[in-house]
Amino acid sequence: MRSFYFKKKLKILALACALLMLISCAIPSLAVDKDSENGSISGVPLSSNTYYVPDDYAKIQWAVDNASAGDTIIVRDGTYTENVDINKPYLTIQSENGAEVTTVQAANPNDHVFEVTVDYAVIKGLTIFGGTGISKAGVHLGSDANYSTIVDNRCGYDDSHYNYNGIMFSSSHNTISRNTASYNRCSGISREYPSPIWSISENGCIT
Ligand SMILES: [Ca+2]
Repeated sequence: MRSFYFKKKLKILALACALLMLISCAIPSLAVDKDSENGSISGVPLSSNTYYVPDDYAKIQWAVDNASAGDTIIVRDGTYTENVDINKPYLTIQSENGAEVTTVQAANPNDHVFEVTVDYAVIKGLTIFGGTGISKAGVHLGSDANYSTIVDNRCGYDDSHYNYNGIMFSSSHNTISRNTASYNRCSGISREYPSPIWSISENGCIT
């Protein structure tokens, strides 16, 4: 008798599992399916337009606002006074001729100069300073900004051109290479929270 009930219970359990599997297959996943190898998000190919600042847009932020995931924004020589929010994934922002001749200076010292809140951002070849407010940074990668590439930047370089923190991140799988971050008030390159997987190499920091 006992064995009969046990078998019956097992049968019900198996049926419930099968039903659960069926339901979970029928409900489409709400998560964004990122597939960087195939260059697509949820099967939609990434955009590949290139915009120039200031030719196409006078400000980097305006270029970001008008770009789509996958686009590249090239910043020509000059000094740009703004705080940039990168809120679209897969955007590349890079100088045309390197950090020596391309500067982004905070318009508001109490905001990060670059604030990344999405995955797969690339920031390359810029001098970045002026994020001097408490806990602000030249480049800030929030907890949702994984897989970012931050290379060849100069985040603070003398006593007049610095941030509170040079580069600060709380996300993982980032590549942070060949940057210099000097004269910043609190730290050069730092983690806000434990971020187990990352690559930091060949940076120069004097804090
Ligand atoms: Ca901001």
